[in-house]
Amino acid sequence: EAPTTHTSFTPDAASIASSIKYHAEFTPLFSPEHFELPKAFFATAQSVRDALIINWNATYDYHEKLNVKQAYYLSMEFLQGRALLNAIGNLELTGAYAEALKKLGHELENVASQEPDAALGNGGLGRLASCFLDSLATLNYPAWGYGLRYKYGLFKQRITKDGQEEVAEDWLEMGNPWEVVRNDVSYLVKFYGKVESGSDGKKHWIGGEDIKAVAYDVPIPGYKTKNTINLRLWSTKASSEDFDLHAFNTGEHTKAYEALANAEKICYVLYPGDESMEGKVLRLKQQYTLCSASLQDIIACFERRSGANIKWEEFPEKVAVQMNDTHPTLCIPELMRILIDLKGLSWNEAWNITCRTVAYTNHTVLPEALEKWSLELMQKLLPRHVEIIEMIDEELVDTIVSEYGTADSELLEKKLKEMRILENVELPAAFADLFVKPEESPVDLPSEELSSSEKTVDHVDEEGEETVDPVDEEGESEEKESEEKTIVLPEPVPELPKMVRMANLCVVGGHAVNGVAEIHSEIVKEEVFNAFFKLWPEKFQNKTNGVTPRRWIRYCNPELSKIITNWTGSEDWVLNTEKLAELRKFADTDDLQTQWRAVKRSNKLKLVSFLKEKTGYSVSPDAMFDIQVKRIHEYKRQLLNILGIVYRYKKMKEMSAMERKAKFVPRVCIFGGKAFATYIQAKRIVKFITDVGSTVNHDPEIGDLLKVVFVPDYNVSVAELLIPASELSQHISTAGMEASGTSNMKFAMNGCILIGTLDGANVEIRQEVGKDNFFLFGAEAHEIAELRKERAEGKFVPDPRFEEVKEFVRSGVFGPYNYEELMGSLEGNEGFGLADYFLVGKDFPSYLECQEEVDEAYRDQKIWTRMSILNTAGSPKFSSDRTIHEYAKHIWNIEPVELP
Ligand code: DL6
Repeated sequence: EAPTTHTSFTPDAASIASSIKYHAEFTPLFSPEHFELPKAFFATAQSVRDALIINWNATYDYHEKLNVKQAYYLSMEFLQGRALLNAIGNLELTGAYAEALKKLGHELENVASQEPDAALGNGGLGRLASCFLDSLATLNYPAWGYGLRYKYGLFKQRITKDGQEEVAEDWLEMGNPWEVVRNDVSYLVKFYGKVESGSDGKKHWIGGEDIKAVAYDVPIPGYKTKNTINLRLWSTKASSEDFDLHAFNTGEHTKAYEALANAEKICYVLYPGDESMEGKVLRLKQQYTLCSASLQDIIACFERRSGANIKWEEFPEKVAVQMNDTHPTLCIPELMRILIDLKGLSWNEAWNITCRTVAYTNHTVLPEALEKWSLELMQKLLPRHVEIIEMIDEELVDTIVSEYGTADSELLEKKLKEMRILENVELPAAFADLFVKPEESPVDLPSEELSSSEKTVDHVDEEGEETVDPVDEEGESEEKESEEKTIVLPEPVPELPKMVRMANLCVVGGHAVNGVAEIHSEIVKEEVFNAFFKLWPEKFQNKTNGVTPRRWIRYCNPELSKIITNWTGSEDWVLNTEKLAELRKFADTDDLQTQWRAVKRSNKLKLVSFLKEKTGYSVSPDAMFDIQVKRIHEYKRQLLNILGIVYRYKKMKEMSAMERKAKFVPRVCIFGGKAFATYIQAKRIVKFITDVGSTVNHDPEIGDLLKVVFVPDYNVSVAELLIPASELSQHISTAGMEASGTSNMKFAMNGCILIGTLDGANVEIRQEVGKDNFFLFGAEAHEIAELRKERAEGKFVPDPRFEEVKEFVRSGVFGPYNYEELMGSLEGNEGFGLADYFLVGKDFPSYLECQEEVDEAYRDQKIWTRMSILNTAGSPKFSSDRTIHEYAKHIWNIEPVELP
């Protein structure tokens, strides 16, 4: 065994400065003469990476030596944001780095701001994965993250006069100083081809197209621990044999390059549009690349650690695979394939191992977000996996039939329809006779030309079958008997697309299924997967989300952190958020209140400059900062917020200057978030918000009483600025639709008061911070179905304020843009789909009334500050450390391992 030579030391400012200088000199990315900010950032990051690699290697070796059980978090998204301040903070080197950079002529803050955000994610799901990595490392768990190294992350959002514009986010343009390319770690990933049964009785997936997935490792440091885990991101390349040298030499350069381009494009962009068939293929290739490369890697590690004595049945005692939503579902058939086809296990052995290894987290109840893939497409791309999925489906059918029996065929049919993995696919051959009743003979469908539902039937024959009168060329039927009659034949049923339901596969193949907040996990059990819950209640769990208090308090809000440390007596709260509760007893103490307000104001001032720089708008730090930042989606109801603002504006305009000053608290209403590029309605909402802003912000009568600002390109770094400066934040989804939300937790931790519905984690936040410190409004989840029904039946009587606000918008105050599609969607006008599906109209009055209570509370700054302190004090539960301990204990069965 090679000796381990990891060194560990705490560097001082002088040694850090020389390490930075060394990297500045020997990383020839920037001009050697100048040590300007971009170069300073890169060299600083590389010097930090050196420190991380020492710990990374030590962690790796130790886990390898102990051969402990390890968790693997597979996610198509990791929304890491910036890494520098987080890394030096976790290493407890912030002071030393600041000093070193000062010696070299730079401020740490300016250097850190050079770092582009690693935006390999879309929203909450990706950011959750990143918070989990921080907690896993901090709590000394043996765990790795696996994802894809997209060349372009989530698009950059520009706000133009037409609304949102998407621009490619080239986050790797200057290189990524944190990653280590591992050319020694790569795997072949196959697509297409065919399956053959070999003479050995085994299945062989042959032919097709092989690409190579190469590992890029990103070290993830824990806070105040040496434990440094790995985020392994796969990048795709063509295998070298695929470069057609002959074609290239004969001048067919494009042809020669084709295989390379095909392979590389898999990791080009996060969420390539999937409207086209090419887009769908690409996305499925991405998902399979993640699953296949990661599992090959995990298995290689298991084999290496097992040495000569591989016991496959022990695999689940060494490996836990968590599928972050359905995107990595292909892990299930891929693990089966490897175990059966490559390792020679039987179906039953492989199935037992697979089920005990993988677990699934559901992050949404939106039916359109529960992934389905075309069976045909999957069959072409992954023929062997489809065979395996068909077999799993067949076994599921068998289970369902045994569970429900055949006596009540209607019930059985319903269950099969609901639970099968394959949708619109005939029953497997063994069950083909299940629903054929011998006494019933099927009605022959008429020939293709006779597709109308009204057919003339000649007569009913002895067996009771109807025979159709042939139609002559003029379309007249031949001579008819007087007894002929017209009956209605069923329309030929158009063939429905055959689909693979990924969520069902996850539930069947995973040993645990969890939702991400209490209310969401209940909906998962009672609605989304109710049939499965009845079958396997023991699989279902709740794991309320959490966020890392390091990034989301300690580093993004250093001034507040100081106060918390002073008043709780130590910095222990960063690791043990329970300590935050100690602030409760000081909530009314004048000293704390004064300091608390001073910090908020200082954070607001930083945001004022940022808003000026990014949007040109000047806003007053004396106004209440009211923020809604999240993906733009109809269910998140940014439309409710902006219509509330419009109503407020209208009322202000109807009053005298004195009256409006007396009635309204000055507010800066801030929005941020990206609309998916093809989500037209969401893009209209962005346009509407910016138009309202242009009108209101330039209205001299209104001045500082109301400002509406859309912050372009919302991302992790922007959130780190906005959240500490927030006073009110909006989490106002239609009840039952937001799985959890995680920004709600970040806001509460930073002493922001929430206005929200009883949805997702809001429910638990309200419980924890106290109902007097949360502004609640709106219909509850259990009422929604009935309300929608009433709405659709035209029984809804809108509040006059709702009618008034829509009319105001339609009057053209906010410019020439046609808001009809937006307003129409709230009414269910023809062509606008379901009537106000997200119940904006229903909740509008209670929302307005609740906002009046907000104004009232804000007027008394003592009351407001108390509420603010109690929000921070009530947020211990929402640390991702708590969430990770729960996953570790109840799903993964892993233990912390402290490095010696
Ligand atoms: O669990 C993380 C995060 C939740 O906090 C959000 O409530 C939820 O919307 C999000 N889910 C997704 C999945 N797709 N969709 N829609 O991003 O997960």
